[in-house]
Amino acid sequence: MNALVILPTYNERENIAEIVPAVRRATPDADILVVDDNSPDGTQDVVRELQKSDPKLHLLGRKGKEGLGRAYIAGFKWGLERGAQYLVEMDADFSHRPEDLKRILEALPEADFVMGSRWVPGGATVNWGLGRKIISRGGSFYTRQILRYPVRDWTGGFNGWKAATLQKIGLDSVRSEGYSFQIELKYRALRLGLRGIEIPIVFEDRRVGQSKMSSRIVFEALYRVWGLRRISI
Ligand SMILES: Nc1nc2c(ncn2[C@@H]2O[C@H](COP(=O)(O)OP(=O)(O)OP(=O)(O)O)[C@@H](O)[C@H]2O)c(=O)[nH]1
Ligand SMILES: [Mg+2]
Repeated sequence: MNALVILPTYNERENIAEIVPAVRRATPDADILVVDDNSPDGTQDVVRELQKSDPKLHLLGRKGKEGLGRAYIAGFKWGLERGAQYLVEMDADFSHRPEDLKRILEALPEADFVMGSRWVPGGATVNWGLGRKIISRGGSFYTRQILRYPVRDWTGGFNGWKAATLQKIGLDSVRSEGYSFQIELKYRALRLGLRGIEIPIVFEDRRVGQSKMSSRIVFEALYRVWGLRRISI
């Protein structure tokens, strides 16, 4: 297994039917893993149907909803056990564009990890109101002041990782569940002296389905960033 694209899902029945073929078109050779937390809407049934015509599509079904961070840890472990060299995180709701996925994979050999970034030149958000922009940019600004690495988009979740990078981080040490999960992974890698590069991506708001974003996730990120400064590597 060379490249693995990990799509976490919770109630993404409509999106998953479209995003898997779109990812497949963008990366014909990659393995794709859907990590689903027992979605009541039957997301897994759709994946099983798609698997009939795609031997490199995999499904990791989990018992219940445990948050995005836990789903990614499970997906990373699944991929590392099977020898994946490049592992990419990607939302299943079309916020992350399949054409940018290709660029993340192309950039990965030159770095230890690649961050898809809305806030570098060429990056953008589509359909975002002012409030959402302020929360996202403000969150990255706040994080930059505290953690002191010059990352522009700390909370972004469209990132590629070399297997060795995830192994060095040690996935069992990661604690966060929500947005802070993205911050924590990037920070742990940077603290280890690893090299991350930001490449521009265009982020679009989800078209269909329900958002799982909550103020709890935002507040978790705000307080966890402080705790991160004290982690020992
Ligand atoms: N397996 C799993 N996937 C999740 C969980 N929470 C969210 N996801 C998935 O993670 C991706 C990102 O979640 P979103 O709900 O889109 O969160 P967001 O992008 O911050 O917010 P919106 O785009 O506004 O909905 C989507 O593919 C979700 O289905 C979870 O607890 N478990
Ligand atoms: Mg989303």
